[in-house]
Amino acid sequence: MASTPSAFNQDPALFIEKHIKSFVRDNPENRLTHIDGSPIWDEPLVGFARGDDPLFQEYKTVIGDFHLTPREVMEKTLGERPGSPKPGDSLSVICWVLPSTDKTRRSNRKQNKGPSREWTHTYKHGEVFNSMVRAEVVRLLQELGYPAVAPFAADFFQRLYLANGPASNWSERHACYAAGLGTFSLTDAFITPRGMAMRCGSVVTTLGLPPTTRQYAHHYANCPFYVDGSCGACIQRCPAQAITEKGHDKLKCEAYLNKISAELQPVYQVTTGVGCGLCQTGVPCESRIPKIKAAATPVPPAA
Ligand code: B12
Ligand code: SF4
Ligand code: SF4
Repeated sequence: MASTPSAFNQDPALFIEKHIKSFVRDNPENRLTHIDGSPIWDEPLVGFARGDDPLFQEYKTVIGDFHLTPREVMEKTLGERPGSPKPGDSLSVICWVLPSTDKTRRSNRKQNKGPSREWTHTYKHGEVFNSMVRAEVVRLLQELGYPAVAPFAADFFQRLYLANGPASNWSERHACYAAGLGTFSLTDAFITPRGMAMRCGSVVTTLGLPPTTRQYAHHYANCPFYVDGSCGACIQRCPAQAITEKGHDKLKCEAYLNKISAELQPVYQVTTGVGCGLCQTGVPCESRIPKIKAAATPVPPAA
C-alpha cells in the first residue's frame, strides 16, 4: 500500500477538506458544458460529525425509525467482515455543501413560474458532479485504509412515501445539520453560511475526525421567520402555494415539480426533472444567513 501522505497524518480533517475543495475547483466536470462552460458549483463548505452523535438517534423520532444511523450504515456496508467497526469504534460523517454560482442564482431570481436553464442544468449535471464528489471521497478514504460509504449512493438507500410526502432513509441535510453546516427553514430547505441555493452530500467512514462545532441554538436558527417572526419572503416566491406560515407542503411541491418538468423538459432539452428552487432564489437566504433582529424573542422551533 502507498505510504500515507504526511499532510494527512498532521491534520486528517484539513487534508480531507482541502482535497474536496481542490476536486471541485479543478475538475472539468464541474462545468455547465451545455451552456457556456462556466463552473456549476462554487467552493464547497466542509464539515464533520461524530458517527455516535446522539442527533442521529434523535432523527429516528424526527424523521422516522427507518432513518439510518451512521453505525447502521456501516453495518449494512461491511456486515460481519473482518475490520467491521464494533460498538465504541470511531465513526465520522464527512459532509459538504456545493453553493450555486452567482450567475445561476441571478438567472433563477428572474423566474416566477419555473426554473431558469442554468438552474435546470445545475440540478441535472450538478447532481451528477455531486455523485462524483461522493465517489472521490470514498475512494480517497479507502486508499488511506479506512472503509467508507456514501449512503445516498448505496444499494440500501431508499426513498419512502409518507403521508406528508417523500422522505429518505438517509437525509443529507440532517447529516449536514449534525456537521455544523447550517439549519432548516420555513421552506424546509437548509440555510448555510453560503445560503440556501445549494446541494449537499455526505460520506460515512471509520476514520475518527474532530466534529465541527454547531454554531446555532436550534434547527431553525438561521431562518428569521422562526427566530424574530420576520421575513417570510419564500411564501410569495413559491408558484405552487406550497409554502405558508405553517411551513412547506411537500406533496404540493412535488406535484408542481412534476408539472413544471413536463412543461420545460422539451424547452431545456433534458430528459430528467428540471427542478424548481424559486423559493431558494430572490429571497434573503439565497446566498447567506439573513440578519436576525438583535432584540428578537426566539420563537420555539416546531417539533
Ligand atoms: C425527498 C426529497 C425531496 C422531496 C421532499 C423534501 C423534504 N422537505 O424532505 C421534494 C420532492 C418535495 C423535494 C423538493 C426539492 N428538493 Co429535494 N430531496 C429529497 C431527498 C431525496 C430526501 C429528503 C429527506 O429525506 N427528507 C426527510 C424529511 C424528514 O426532511 P424534512 O421534512 O425537510 O425535515 C424537517 C424535520 O426534520 C424538521 N425537524 C423537526 N424537528 C427537528 C429536530 C432536529 C434536531 C432537526 C435537525 C430537524 C427537525 O426540520 C426539517 C425542516 O422543517 C434529498 C436528498 C437526501 N437524501 O437527503 C433531496 C434534497 C433535500 N432536495 C434538494 C433540493 C435542491 C430540492 C429542490 C430545490 C428541487 C431543485 N433541485 O430544484 C426542491 C426544494 C423543496 C424545499 N423547499 O425543500 C436538496 C436540498 C437543498 C437545500 N438547500 O435544502 C437535497 C438535500 C438534495 C441534495 N443532495 O442536495 N425534495
Ligand atoms: S425566505 Fe425568509 S422565511 Fe423563507 S426560508 Fe428564507 S429566511 Fe426563512
Ligand atoms: S416549495 Fe417547491 S414548488 Fe415551491 S418554489 Fe420551492 S421548489 Fe418550487
